[in-house]
Amino acid sequence: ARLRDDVPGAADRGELWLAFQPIVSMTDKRVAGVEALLRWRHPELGEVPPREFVPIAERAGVIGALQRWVLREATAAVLVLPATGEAPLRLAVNVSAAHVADRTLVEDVASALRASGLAPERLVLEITEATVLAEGDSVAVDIEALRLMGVHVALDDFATGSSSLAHLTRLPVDVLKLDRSFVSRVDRDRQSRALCEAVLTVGRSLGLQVVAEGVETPAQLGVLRGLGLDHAQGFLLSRPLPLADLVGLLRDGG
Ligand code: G
Ligand code: G
Ligand code: MN
Ligand code: NA
Repeated sequence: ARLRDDVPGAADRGELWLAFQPIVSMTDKRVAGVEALLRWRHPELGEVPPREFVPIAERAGVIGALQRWVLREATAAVLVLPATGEAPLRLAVNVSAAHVADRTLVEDVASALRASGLAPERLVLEITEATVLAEGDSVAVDIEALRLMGVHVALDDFATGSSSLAHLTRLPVDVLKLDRSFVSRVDRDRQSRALCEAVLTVGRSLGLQVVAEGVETPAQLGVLRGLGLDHAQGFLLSRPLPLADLVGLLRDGG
């Protein structure tokens, strides 16, 4: 019960931090954006993974406060990053289902953008298919409102849900994040390759950007590039980095 007791005050005690993982463009090999990944350095337990504490924060009813911290920190951080090309770096932030359910997401995003001065077009909110399934109409309404503000929306863990393609006809998203479970086998089994190919084809025909997640080997990247992938993310390109290390990487040529 320690995490449950400690998670509400973690932000105020300065125990949260953000790692940023580069998203690389296949056309010019430059870093086109970063995904912010929440980290909790617990004073006694050390680094606690978000997979463990995000669900606890959701159940404790404090996920809104956590996500507001993430939005505020991440939007401010991306403004200090050196440019890597013509287009300004994009910032991807993960959305929690409970934050959608409590109906404060749109307001919290708007206020983070106001406070930081980040252009809405530079922000991409990553919403999982699981959230879409669980929250249904609220998600559609929120996505509509966010897109009216100019914010982009990505469907995270894409192709793992039960009705992936049907969602696309109802949800006006901008980006598909091809789940790492398929990426990890794309060079080794025919089913994974076919699925990746199908997602890239759908993305292309709907005018959506496709980002492959969890690219770990040159062989995986090679197959995906052959299938027309535009953006990739994964340990092969870069691990999630503390802000200072990311600045260093971008200075050295991004
Ligand atoms: O790198 P990693 O182990 O951090 O991420 C594990 C999971 O935690 C991923 O599913 C990711 O989407 C989620 N996650 C990372 N950062 C955040 C965040 O800021 N908010 C929410 N709700 N989930 C996050
Ligand atoms: O669900 P989401 O896509 O937001 O999760 C991102 C998670 O994936 C983070 O935990 C991040 O650390 C992790 N991750 C990023 N790149 C790789 C990779 O190449 N391999 C593996 N195994 N995990 C990765
Ligand atoms: Mn994500
Ligand atoms: Na994912």
